[in-house]
Amino acid sequence: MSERTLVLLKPDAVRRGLIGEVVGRIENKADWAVTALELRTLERSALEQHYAEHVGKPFYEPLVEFMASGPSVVMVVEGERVIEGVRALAGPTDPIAAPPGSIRGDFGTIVRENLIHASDSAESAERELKIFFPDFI
Ligand code: IDP
Ligand code: MG
Repeated sequence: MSERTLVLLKPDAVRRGLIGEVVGRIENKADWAVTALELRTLERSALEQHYAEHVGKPFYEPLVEFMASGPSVVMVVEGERVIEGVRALAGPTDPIAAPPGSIRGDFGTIVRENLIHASDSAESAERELKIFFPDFI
């Protein structure tokens, strides 16, 4: 079933010049399309909404600070089972535990600086797309 998901290439990915590499992996999947894309330094207020489920955890403050530390790429990706699919391309949260071949497994070492965010369910996708693309239909 065709779906939409929110993908963020985090500031570490942009700083390290990995935009093309990561967007390329997403574009290479059959029947997926990038339907919105912008380089944008994320506002703290948007990040607080986005990461609301993590408020109070020890990693929350440094995470928000890192995410606001430079430009991210914010994207909408559409296609067949794209929510589950981008999560699979990204790999598990901890890049050291993430398998080689996944984006986090191939490029990351630090849990916080794990290159990419992708919505984890249809409900999350709907909620997160509204935060970053309020006018997107
Ligand atoms: P996810 O991005 O794989 O869905 P979440 O558990 O939702 O992972 O955590 C959101 C983000 O918070 C992670 O992608 C990572 O950047 C950061 N994070 C999660 N757990 C830790 C931690 O234990 N230490 C530092 N940062 C963390
Ligand atoms: Mg998550």
